[in-house]
Amino acid sequence: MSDNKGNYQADIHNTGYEQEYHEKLLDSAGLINTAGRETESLNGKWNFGVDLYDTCRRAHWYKDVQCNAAGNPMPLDYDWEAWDRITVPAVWNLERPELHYFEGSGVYTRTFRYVKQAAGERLFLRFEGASYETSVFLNGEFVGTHDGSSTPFNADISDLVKTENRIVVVADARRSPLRIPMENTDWFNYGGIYRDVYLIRLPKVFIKDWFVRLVPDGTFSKIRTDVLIDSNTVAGKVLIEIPELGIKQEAAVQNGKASIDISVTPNQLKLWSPDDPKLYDVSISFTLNGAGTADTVHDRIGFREIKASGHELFLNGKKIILRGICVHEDHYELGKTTNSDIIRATIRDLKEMNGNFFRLAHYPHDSRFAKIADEEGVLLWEEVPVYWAVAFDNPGAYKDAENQLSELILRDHNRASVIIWSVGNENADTDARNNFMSNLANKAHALDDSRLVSAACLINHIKLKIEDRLTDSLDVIGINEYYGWYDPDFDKLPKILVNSDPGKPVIITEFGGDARKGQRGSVDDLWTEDKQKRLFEQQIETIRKCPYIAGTTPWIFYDFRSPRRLNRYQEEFNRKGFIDADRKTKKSAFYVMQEYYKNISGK
Ligand code: GCB
Repeated sequence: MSDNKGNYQADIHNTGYEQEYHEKLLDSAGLINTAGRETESLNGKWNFGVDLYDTCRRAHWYKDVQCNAAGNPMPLDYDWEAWDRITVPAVWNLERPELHYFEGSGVYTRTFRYVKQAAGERLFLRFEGASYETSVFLNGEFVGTHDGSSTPFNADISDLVKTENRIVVVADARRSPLRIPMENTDWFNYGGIYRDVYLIRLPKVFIKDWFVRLVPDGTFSKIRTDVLIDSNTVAGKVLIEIPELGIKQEAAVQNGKASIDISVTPNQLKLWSPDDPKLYDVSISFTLNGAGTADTVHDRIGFREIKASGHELFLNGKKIILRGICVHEDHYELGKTTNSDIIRATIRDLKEMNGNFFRLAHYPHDSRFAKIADEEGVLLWEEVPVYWAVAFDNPGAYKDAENQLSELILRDHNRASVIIWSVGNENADTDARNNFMSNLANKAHALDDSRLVSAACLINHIKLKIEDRLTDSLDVIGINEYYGWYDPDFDKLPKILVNSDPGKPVIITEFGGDARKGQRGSVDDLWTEDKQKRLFEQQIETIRKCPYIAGTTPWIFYDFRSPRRLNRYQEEFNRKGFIDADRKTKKSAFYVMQEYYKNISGK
């Protein structure tokens, strides 16, 4: 602040202007479960301005003050309705050529009408994903800010909403060493409101979350349900119904919470599995003491058990080998925006490869992925972008990571397809990192007792063995290795596998090499399909002999954009895909993996 208050002008002199936008966070504490809820879409065309200097937040444009105190019109630097219109949801980088490399603030605005339908109705605004830091304003008021590109957030706007409304959103896609992920990644930093935006009307007191799963005690006979009401003072009861199982059971709500175990006989319950992805209709109704039903939610839920024991993984008590593949969300035309057709096509491609498992790298993918995987019978690894050299000694970075992890778990904890939460990828084995990431692993275990926790860990390249202190906090060890590619000395891999005694199941979470589609040559020529094919043949030959490998997810399904890949074969794409970025043209290595998975699937 200036010494002379008379000549101080906040919008140009206040370098700490961002502070006020971090005082109200839209985070996991306020996240509501929206599965099965009726929604009103705000997708469509929004007015959009490139706000390179973040002036909307510096100069409070969103307050939309048209006149000064004396009633004289002010010269405004923005013009909502005259601005160009842009699609929501979409990444701005692929909407207009001049925005391809834009990484700053974009201001989105639109109007919407709202007419209350029921007395006491509450209105929530929900974003499924916007990059990276998103500040939301309604009718001139600051609603809150969300950190993180790939997890959902919502805001209760009941007290701000009118009949005619203007919403302003600043989506700031700047990279920073203090964020999750940090500024250096091997994928493209897309910006914008790139997933669905919608409104939800909820009753005055409503069911905020429900977590319904099979208790993993090996008996397949107990369904546990935790219900959270959006008020920690209410008492009443919930009724849980699973009609197909003849289940109709009540539980008391105290301090806004209810918890109940329901017994089922193993004959009664058909377990969910990739071979038979059985889902049940589940409904939960909440009744306030002395009143009628306040709220009812519906979901489709599968029941399964995933366990690690020794070096093996067991699904529903039977040993399972994860025949997987890593996949980025990146799409040639849509970037990180996706839709159900793309997700279903991705799953069809996996099945064609005889796979049963996806590692969704390296950040939470669209929520429809797990929903469709539940229906289609595909197992999933879901990950938060604690990637490479995060600021592990920074408490703000930890808070951000833990919040993104919590948002992911809250979003998907009823999805049977998700069997593993991953707390990060290839992070150097320092004390600060081990502390940070083991705290994340503990958090995942505390939030969810029905899944395994993992991370892509490290190999000691001198001792040639799997060695990473983080593995103590994990149920499953992920290992990325690029023998035959970044380290051309392939012979190290068999040595590492023999030297290691991990004591836990290991998934080789990455291996591979680049090939440009159609590029031909000898098996020793880099960037050719022939070299890539040979590399996978060698890898498979070695991996198949190792007793403790419980699964593989080679890198990667489709070529994807990466600004750090600038040679003539890459042209800003990581070309390690089994399939080109067109998501159609298969490279020779696809068929090598397909054959391997066919052999180990018993098909
Ligand atoms: C890795 C990273 C992944 C990269 C990949 C590569 O180890 O985990 O994000 O894209 O290697 O292609 O270098």
